[in-house]
Amino acid sequence: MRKVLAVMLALLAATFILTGSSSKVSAAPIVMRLGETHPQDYPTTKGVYEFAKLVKERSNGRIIVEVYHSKQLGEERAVIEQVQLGAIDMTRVSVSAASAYVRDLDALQLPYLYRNSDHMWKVLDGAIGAEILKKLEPSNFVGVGWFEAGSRNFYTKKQVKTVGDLKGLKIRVQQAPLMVGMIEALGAVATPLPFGEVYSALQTGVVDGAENNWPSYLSTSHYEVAKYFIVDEHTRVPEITLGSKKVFDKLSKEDRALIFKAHKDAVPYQIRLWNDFEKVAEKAVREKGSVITQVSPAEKQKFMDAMKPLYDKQPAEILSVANKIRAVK
Ligand code: GTR
Repeated sequence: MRKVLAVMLALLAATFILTGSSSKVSAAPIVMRLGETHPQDYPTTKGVYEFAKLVKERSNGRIIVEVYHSKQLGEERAVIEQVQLGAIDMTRVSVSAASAYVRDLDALQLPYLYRNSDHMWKVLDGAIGAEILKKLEPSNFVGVGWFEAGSRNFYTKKQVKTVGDLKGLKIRVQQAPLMVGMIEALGAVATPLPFGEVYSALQTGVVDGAENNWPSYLSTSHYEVAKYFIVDEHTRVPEITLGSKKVFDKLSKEDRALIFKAHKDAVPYQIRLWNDFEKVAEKAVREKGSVITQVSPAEKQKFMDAMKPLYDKQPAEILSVANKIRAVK
């Protein structure tokens, strides 16, 4: 009896060791690092966490997206380059930041392009969005998906009430040729800087102003050093999650599809948080003493007219996509 028991125990142990060790090998998760510039509680970062959660759940823990928020992996430009090389797996950035690497993205961020957020989402979710995501591949990126980022407005140290008031002002822009062109079209002086350097540039007078959406104006505390905010809504620039083509090429077709779908399914949640936080941010900066100028429709038209030279400079392919975007109903 004792012998039988001993043999049974030995068999059990052997089975445990064998299956245990083999399942350990196959269960080693695929860990993907994702760089995010915003703090942990920012609506876009929360969207990224939702995406990571869906990937983990749907892959039964086989794929883990590790989120590095608050620029832990570096400023957007540096992280994008690392993604291109395959040293970082993914990053969530502004389309503007990515456009320095893939100029086709310019078609999505021209000033006064979309009628509203719904129009932009129809474009991003439709054929135009899909086509532009594919254009990232020759530059070694994979387009994982889009997120909402509202519209962008100027804010300055001295009050700006009209488009003419911007003339000669030094304005920080993202490191993107199209954004430099936009500032020049307005007769201002473009100063491209990384996001994390804008607060001190405003504080020390290296720049007279910058531009961003309500949530970023609040979360960066730029309102402390540039209290005049003009709601001119010059651009509506989507956020994009870029993947490294080198990394994604190693994944199975199914895993790639799982990741893209998880990102898409995180979007409604991110948009909801975004819309709520836009209101919270506007209220907060008003309470903190920012002076808000709402442009009249006539003044807005002047901003639009001022952008004409920028449109005139665009390559025919970009203008053709822009025309298709405008035609989306
Ligand atoms: C924010 C955007 C960031 C970053 C920043 C900037 O709206 O979410 O990814 O691009 O603007 O102005 O640099």
